[in-house]
Amino acid sequence: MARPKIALIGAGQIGGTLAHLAALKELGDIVLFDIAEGTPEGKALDIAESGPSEGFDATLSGTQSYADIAGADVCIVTAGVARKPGMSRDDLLGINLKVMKSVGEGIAAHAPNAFVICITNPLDAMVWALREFSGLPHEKVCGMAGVLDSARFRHFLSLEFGVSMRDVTAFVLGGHGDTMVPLARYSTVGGIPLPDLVDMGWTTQDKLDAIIQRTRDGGAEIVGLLKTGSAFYAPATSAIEMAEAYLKDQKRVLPCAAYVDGAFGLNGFYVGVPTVIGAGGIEKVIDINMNKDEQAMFDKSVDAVKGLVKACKEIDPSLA
Ligand code: A3D
Repeated sequence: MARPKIALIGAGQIGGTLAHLAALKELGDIVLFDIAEGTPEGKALDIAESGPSEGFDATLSGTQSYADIAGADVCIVTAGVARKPGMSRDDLLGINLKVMKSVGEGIAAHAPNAFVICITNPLDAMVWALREFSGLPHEKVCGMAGVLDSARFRHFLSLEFGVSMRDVTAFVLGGHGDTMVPLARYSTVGGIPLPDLVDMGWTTQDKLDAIIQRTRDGGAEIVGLLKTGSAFYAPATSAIEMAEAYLKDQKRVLPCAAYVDGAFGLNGFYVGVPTVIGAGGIEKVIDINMNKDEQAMFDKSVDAVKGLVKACKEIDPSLA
């Protein structure tokens, strides 16, 4: 049986890390696509040359032609730009929206059966636009944010409790931005929900609130430290977790930006929710119960995403 084919659209910081991880995990053969001539070719060759030491079997190539992603089983999209000084949010939205149009059309023409994971920001609006431009089935197009935000939450919680990150589970829902919703009630240490751990005196509500805020600011904290770009190791790891769940039909329960039609009181909208990822793509959206406060936070987050989608429609009337 031929190896799966993984197309990485965008060969920047995250794209290169995705290629390295996919090769190390032998998830399939890897094609890096980027408009920057030489960048995808150079990264592909560099990673391929680590193969003899690592002992992985995967071919890697770089390209500027969408024809080379033909038949890809998975496409992970990081193409686009990040915000720079002097740029408004609308500038960023407009530029990346154009990128999503070319990427969506390229995937539709050459890899229409792929499972597509979008990482480009602003995430929830870009994954919606990418789905619109590609015309692929909704369950085959999703966005990576929840796995990363939950991983950050889990990391900070493990530091607070002094326990292994493996024994900490966490849920972060809503849009990927300031309004994201870390759900304490559904987050546990060894199966014990966080509010119970406060009652048990293992931590305090103040400390928990500070961890929740640090999770919300997780991306900005890394940008502030790096100064020249945003996080790329953990974002790449998170997307690889989702790709692996699809390729190996693992039925993983993972939060991601998925198309929600009916659940959570939403009618056909992309936002961060718990899902089951398997060979069918997003096989299920898990419609959890939220209390009044959680619902209010979720609604606020959905409103923020709606504002971005509205801006996309104003910039490109073909999306309206
Ligand atoms: P960067 O290293 O700049 O890579 C982006 C790449 O996209 C560059 O190599 C560009 O040449 C390429 N590119 C630009 N336009 C096109 C195009 N039309 N077609 C193909 N390639 C193109 O950025 P990065 O890898 O650090 O980040 C990529 C994206 O992910 C940005 O939008 C970030 O804001 C976003 N991001 C999202 C998260 C989430 O959790 C959702 C986390 C971190 C970064």
